[in-house]
Amino acid sequence: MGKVSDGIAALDAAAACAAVRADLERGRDPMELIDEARVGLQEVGERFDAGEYFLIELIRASQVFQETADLINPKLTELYGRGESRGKVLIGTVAGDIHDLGKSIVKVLLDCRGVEIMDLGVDVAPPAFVAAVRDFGPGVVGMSALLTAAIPQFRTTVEALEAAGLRDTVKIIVGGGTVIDLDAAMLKADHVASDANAGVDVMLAWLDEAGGASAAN
Ligand code: B12
Repeated sequence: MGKVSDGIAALDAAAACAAVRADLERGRDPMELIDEARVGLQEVGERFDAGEYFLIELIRASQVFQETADLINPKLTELYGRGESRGKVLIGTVAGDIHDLGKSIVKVLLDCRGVEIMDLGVDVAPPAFVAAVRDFGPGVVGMSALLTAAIPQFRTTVEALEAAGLRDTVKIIVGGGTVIDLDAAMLKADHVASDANAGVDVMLAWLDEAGGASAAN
């Protein structure tokens, strides 16, 4: 753990933000800082599991994380710049799950690479994904979940797209802390990513392959 993750694990926003500012001034890669902040949240999760932290601490930790992300995100945009439109991505956290910090990182990374994003938010039921695919016409659908209990919703959502005749119009990627060992085929998805950067690379490759904005509508 470093100073940023220590600050987050200790729920100390001032310490975490001071460490982020100092690291950014030293020229540290903002993506590395996001990864370190995530380690801090993992530690918070472990303390929650151990009964040392309770829900109130989880909530506070997510606020501290967001404060650090607010400092890091502009640097990501500065570094990667915003290019020509490369296509559209629809993203949301599946039904039953309200975790969205990881999804927000994916959004920032896509946004600064010129992707048009529609974010459906959290606890998104399959019909809402279906309606948005129909209306927005994305090339890629990204679904996020952190709760083990929400994992079946990946497949249920894909099946709703199949039933609506829309499955073949999109590539589907799933992500989030719980998906590391999951098999894409089992979820009827095209790819499983446990890391935002790797997932974004896959999405960009799909969009570029499809010819960017035109092919993705
Ligand atoms: C912060 C947090 C919360 C916050 C969430 C705030 C928010 N706005 O998101 C709050 C307090 C609301 C919360 C609530 C709950 N939480 Co919670 N939470 C966490 C915690 C500490 C951190 C999660 C996090 O944001 N990590 C940081 C982000 C950056 O990581 P990430 O989401 O994995 O995302 C990365 C990648 O996965 C990827 N990614 C994510 N999504 C996507 C999508 C795509 C398309 C791609 C390509 C990539 C991608 O990109 C990110 C960067 O690389 C975790 C602990 C942990 N170890 O993760 C527990 C944890 C996830 N929570 C847990 C639980 C149990 C709950 C509650 C049920 C608690 C309760 N008793 O009420 C509720 C759930 C309510 C619900 N219905 O969803 C458990 C889940 C256990 C399980 N396996 O099911 C965990 C693991 C804690 C624990 N160890 O027990 N939680």
